[in-house]
Amino acid sequence: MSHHLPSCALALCVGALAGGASAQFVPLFAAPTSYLQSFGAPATALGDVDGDGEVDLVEVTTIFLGPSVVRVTFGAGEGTFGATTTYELDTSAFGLALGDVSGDGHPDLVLAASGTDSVLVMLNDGSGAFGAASSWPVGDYPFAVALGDLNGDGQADIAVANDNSGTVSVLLGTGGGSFGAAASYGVASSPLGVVAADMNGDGRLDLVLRHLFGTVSVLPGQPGGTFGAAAGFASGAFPGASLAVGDLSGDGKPDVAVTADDSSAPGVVVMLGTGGGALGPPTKHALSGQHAQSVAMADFDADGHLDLAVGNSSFTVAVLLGLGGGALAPAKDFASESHDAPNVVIGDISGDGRPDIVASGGNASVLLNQNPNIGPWTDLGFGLAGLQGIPIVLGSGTLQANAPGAVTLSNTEASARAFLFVSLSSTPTPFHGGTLAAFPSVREFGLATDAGGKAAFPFTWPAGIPAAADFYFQFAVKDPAGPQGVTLSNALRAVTP
Ligand SMILES: [Ca+2]
Ligand SMILES: [Ca+2]
Ligand SMILES: [Ca+2]
Ligand SMILES: [Ca+2]
Repeated sequence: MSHHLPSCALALCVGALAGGASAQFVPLFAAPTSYLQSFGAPATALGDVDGDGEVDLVEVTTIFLGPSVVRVTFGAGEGTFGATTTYELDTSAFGLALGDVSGDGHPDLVLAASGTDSVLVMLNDGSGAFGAASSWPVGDYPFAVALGDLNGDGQADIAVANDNSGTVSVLLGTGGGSFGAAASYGVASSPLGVVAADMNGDGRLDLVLRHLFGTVSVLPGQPGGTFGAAAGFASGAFPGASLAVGDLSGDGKPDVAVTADDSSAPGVVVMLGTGGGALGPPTKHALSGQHAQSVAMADFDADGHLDLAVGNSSFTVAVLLGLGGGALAPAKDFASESHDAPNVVIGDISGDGRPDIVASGGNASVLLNQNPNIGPWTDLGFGLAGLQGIPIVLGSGTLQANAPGAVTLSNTEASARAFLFVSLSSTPTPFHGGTLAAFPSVREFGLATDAGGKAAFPFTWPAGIPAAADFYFQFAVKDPAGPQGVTLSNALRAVTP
């Protein structure tokens, strides 16, 4: 088995790369699929509200300062959304959280109702339908809400950031979706975002608040669901409402990211946790576009480092990959059709284990994660674009004996003939104007793509294959835009564990 490239093939490969007509590797996110909203959504959440195994999208939309509408859009499988149900509120609400506050296992809806200075709770009947709102008074102009078991009694509790009163209200759950009277804690002015997280590592949830200008507050959780005095940490002189909390640096201490919604110099700011609930100095990462509006965290590329996604009002979502130690790679912009104050939320919409992004505002755009480098699978590039761009092959499964897995093809013409080449070694060779890396092939499988330009090749991985064995997969697909009527997917390498 040789891994040496013949010199002529190498020359052709270099020529093909120098031509640079098309991307060789799979982009981290696919082109967006969008669902029209009537108006921008100030807050969104993802969760399986009807219990069918598909992630659903819940949004609250508000026309100027009029009554808000809650919109539930149900997941319809394979990363798509279908039917919508709406609920008209009799007040405006800007903050929304999904969580099981009644203890029946179904996620309920909690809203920060700025129009009535209250928290609204709408219980899920289990079918994904939400009942009439119950209301609890909080501070002046509640703007954001977070859920968590703040006193450790097993019941979900509520924290609300009150913009006008500069306070955070805490409502402890008493069971069945009821809450005690709000306790109020003073913070800096204009708190617009709130997250519950254990910042000081004592096992109790603490509260982290984002203020409109220049400050992040941390309130340490104390026994009984009470909170100590807020400590303020400077985040920089720019406005913004959004924050995300997670261990970006990998040292076990949660870090904070906030948006810098500065139209002349938009960015995202990271403040690393330094221990005891304290945050270090802000580091601003520049973004293109306008109005960095919201930030969320997940490990998009499955390298063990948390990454950031930032929604802005320039039809993009910026993704900054974590490099370890809290460092971030420069932002990469992915197209979105959401523009009107987009919120980004993260969930596995397609159910493939890869975290996807929904950017909501004007349109709800779904950006499906198609990270090809996951588990035993590695993208080798070598894609050759056709009418839809490069056909994309992704692998799933662990390659453990008798475990299920699949290689899936997408981003091709509908009803196209496709050939899957499988090889035990790779000797890249010229093929129809591109490069076949899964060569010499040991098996070829003929498939046809469906109406959506997709095909799947599921398998049960055989027993008896030794560890550290190499496998290569690549599709050739009939496509009139290919140099010789054929396009090539990226090539995937898989190594058995
Ligand atoms: Ca669902
Ligand atoms: Ca509780
Ligand atoms: Ca704590
Ligand atoms: Ca990562």
